[in-house]
Amino acid sequence: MKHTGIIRTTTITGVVAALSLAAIVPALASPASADPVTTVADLDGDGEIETVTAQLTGPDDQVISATVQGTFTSIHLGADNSVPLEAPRVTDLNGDGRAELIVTQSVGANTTFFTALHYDGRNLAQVVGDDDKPLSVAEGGGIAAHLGYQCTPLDGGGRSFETVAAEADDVGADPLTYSGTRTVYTLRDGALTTQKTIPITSRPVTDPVLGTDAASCDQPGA
Ligand SMILES: [Ca+2]
Ligand SMILES: [Ca+2]
Repeated sequence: MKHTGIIRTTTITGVVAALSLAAIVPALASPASADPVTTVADLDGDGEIETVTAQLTGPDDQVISATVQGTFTSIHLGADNSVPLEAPRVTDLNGDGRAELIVTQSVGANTTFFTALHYDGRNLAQVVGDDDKPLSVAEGGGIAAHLGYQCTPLDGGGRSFETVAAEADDVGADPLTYSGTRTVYTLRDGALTTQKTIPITSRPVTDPVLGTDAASCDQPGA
């Protein structure tokens, strides 16, 4: 995936964040002073909801925690303290009734990067891709890129998880067109498997192949 424009934006934001960090760090020296944020999710799919808590524990670190059937679990993930900490998005990326959590990792001027967590029956763990690396999915992109994800119901039940990563062919063009990739995954036991990679070639943003709708991944009833 090429996204030179995004990287540049992120870098500038990073510099700004670094400059403002000096002022913020003393407040973060006592992590207890950073208020936690919470949401609810059915992590194990038993019909009972669990409270999920996110708390900043350092300038670029957060801890996500929950208690499932009486057992506490937590995991540290990267965070971006240049913006207020957000509770994870509660999703069900494969439609099996067990929640996955979409967690914000970094926030740029136009683009937000997320990773995903699942509950493996004992612990919260990162959702990994075909390459066994933690999923990183982007949303936004401004005019220069079109980035996002959605879930699509599958025949016979369940959902596929789809990501879109495309760049503007010419940011000065009217109408704008984008080229890149739509990737269709299935998720099992916290691991994504690529089912299809659909090339996107010079399509207007209204083309369904560029469609993204994060809300389509929401966990029903959570
Ligand atoms: Ca539950
Ligand atoms: Ca699920």
